[in-house]
Amino acid sequence: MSTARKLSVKKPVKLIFSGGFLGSGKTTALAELAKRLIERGMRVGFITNDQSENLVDTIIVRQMLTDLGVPVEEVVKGCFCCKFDELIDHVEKILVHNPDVLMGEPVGSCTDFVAAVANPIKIQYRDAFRFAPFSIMVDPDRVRSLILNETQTDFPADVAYLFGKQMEEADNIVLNKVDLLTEKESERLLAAIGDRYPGKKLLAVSAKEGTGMDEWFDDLISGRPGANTVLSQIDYDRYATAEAVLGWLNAAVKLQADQQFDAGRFMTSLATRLRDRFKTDKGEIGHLKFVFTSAGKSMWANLTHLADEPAIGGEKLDQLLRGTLLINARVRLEPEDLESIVRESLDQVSKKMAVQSEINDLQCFSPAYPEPAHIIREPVE
Ligand SMILES: Nc1nc2c(ncn2[C@@H]2O[C@H](COP(=O)(O)OP(=O)(O)OP(=O)(O)O)[C@@H](O)[C@H]2O)c(=O)[nH]1
Ligand SMILES: [Mg+2]
Repeated sequence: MSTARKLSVKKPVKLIFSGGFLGSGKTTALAELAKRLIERGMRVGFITNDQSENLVDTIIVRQMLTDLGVPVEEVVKGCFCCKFDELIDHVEKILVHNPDVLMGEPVGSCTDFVAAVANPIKIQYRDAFRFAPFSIMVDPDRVRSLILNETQTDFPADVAYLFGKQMEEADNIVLNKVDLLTEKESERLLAAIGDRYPGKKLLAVSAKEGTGMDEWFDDLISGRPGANTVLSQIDYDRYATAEAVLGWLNAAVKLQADQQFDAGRFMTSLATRLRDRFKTDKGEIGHLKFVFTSAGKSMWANLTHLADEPAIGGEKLDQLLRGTLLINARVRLEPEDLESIVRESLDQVSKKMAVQSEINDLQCFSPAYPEPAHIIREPVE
């Protein structure tokens, strides 16, 4: 391993990283945890991550946390594992703000984080950082479809393999969205997870409503050392296949109109149309997310399952003449098909709402074979 550069910290910075499959609630939860840290008087920095530019999460996190003094950096065009040096560059930028805690959200299709990111950091920057327990968030519906095979999914077995590997390397497995479950169902799912992945701390939370977040928060700040479970074995071909079945689209679109329009209606209409097209093509959704920005304000929409309705969040933007829409779609489709569906649907919704849309930037691809810069599979204290 190459010689590490010197990072300047007054005292070790706590690293709170939370992974988990696409749409499991990482951004929602980490932003919520960041607010709690700030309430306790801690200084926080945040790093987002994506396979491409124009990341929705960065805008959302900035809207939620910038006013609270949180510097937000992003690592784009590859996961933290494959962009290790860039990750450290951005960590360095945040260290200038003298944080007590640095939070990071790896891409939802990423695994082998401990071997590829945590262990190299522990070895190269031993005095600068302390990992909190590494948490993996899971969505109840994905547990039912990918682990328990109780519900139908068009994701292939390799996606279930990736989903399992994410849990295998966790210190904490966090079943999120329990507001959608009965207590009995949440207990049943946690028990099923516990059977398959013994020795983990299991938590049930609703990042949205706050349930269970205190227990998780207390564990993260307890001083219990984390990111200690390195995967002893992982088949990179299967991992790569799981990522490659996803079409990954990031686009920035300029919108303007002669008559005022409602960004929420625009996004709902677009998300619904896309969902219906994906359904026809068996295009299982990992996560479809939009953020609409106008005059420094942002409103967003998310959809994580074909059976759901889009959820709207952020500030109300209902009397607009112009704005920018970021589209992030992770869907089980060939990239060409995903791109043409997005272009067509955008066109149709724009016409219907008498809004002119112009795509300024669009990338659509399948994630490349993961090639981490470092892999250290031996346990590191
Ligand atoms: N009902 C419910 N919805 C939630 C909860 N937490 C997150 N969500 C919703 O789940 C969707 C995805 O949330 P995100 O926080 O963006 O998920 P993510 O894991 O960061 O997604 P990616 O970064 O794309 O992998 C959004 O619509 C959230 O509002 C929860 O506790 N309950
Ligand atoms: Mg996110």
